[in-house]
Amino acid sequence: MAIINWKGFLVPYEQAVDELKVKLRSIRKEYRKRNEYSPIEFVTGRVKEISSILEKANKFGIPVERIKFEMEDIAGIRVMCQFVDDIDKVVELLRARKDMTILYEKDYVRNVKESGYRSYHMIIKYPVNLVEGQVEILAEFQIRTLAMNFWATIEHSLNYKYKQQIPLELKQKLKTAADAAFILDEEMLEIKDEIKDAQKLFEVKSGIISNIMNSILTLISLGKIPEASRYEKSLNKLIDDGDVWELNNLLSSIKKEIDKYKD
Ligand code: 0O2
Ligand code: 0O2
Repeated sequence: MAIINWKGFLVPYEQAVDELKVKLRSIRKEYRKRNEYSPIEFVTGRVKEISSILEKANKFGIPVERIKFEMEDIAGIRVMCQFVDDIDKVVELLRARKDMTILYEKDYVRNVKESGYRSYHMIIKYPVNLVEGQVEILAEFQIRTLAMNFWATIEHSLNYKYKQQIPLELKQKLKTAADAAFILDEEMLEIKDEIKDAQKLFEVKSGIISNIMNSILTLISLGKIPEASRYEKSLNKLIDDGDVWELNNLLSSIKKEIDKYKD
């Protein structure tokens, strides 16, 4: 049987996970910079533990020297979305990329697994540039909503605890919980526009508030302490119930005040 230098073997996988996390988080950043809603809420990633690689190889009868060709999830990236229809958007974004090749996809969102597991999986081939040249590795994307992630995380830890032998009663409870997560996703989708509006409003307001706070700091640095504290009081009054119009008015008057003291 071949002996593997695990440290060296895992290097390209570690690099791939690091790169893919940065790339997917950048998609979110790009949307945010354009002040648009991002279908990506957050991204995590991991390289499979050596013990889990060996366990899985054993389960599927994969010889050690075939692991890199046959085990698809040594590098795993998880993309969390707020709403079910964001999953399709993320899938489209990934399909359009030129820096990876999609080998195949598994839609466990529409084809729920027996366990109740839902997620969209994409298996990709990804080139990694190392000192000694380029190597291609396999990686797995799991794209899911926050509710799907919550369920899968709990179920995964129970499977770990019970060594894949979850008692029947607990299994049934998990199925009920999976149904509840499904309903939650459906209901959230129905009020998606309302939620997005609220989040947008929150972002707009916090943007103006942080501008006002920076302007108050500018007044303080100009030595205009009484003016700064007057504006601070006005801000405190608006912080809970003030609307965007009132906050913008406060911002323009504080800016005018600052202009008075500029040379
Ligand atoms: P921010 O500003 O929090 O969004 P690393 O690669 O070292 O940055 P690592 O080791 O992959 O991060 O950590 P992990 O635990 O996988 O988390 C990665 C990112 O996902 C972190 O964001 C976490 O804040 C975020 N995250 C993890 N769980 C949740 C969650 O339940 N909800 C939300 N909204 N975010 C979560 P960043 O990249 O540090 O930046
Ligand atoms: P880990 O610890 O997350 O890495 P399988 O035949 O189900 O053993 P296969 O054929 O490799 O797995 O592909 P599949 O079904 O797409 O599963 C790949 C990964 O999806 C799993 O990796 C899990 O991360 C996740 N997954 C699949 N089914 C379930 C499930 O019922 N519950 C949970 N919580 N996760 C699931 P690993 O290697 O099993 O585990």
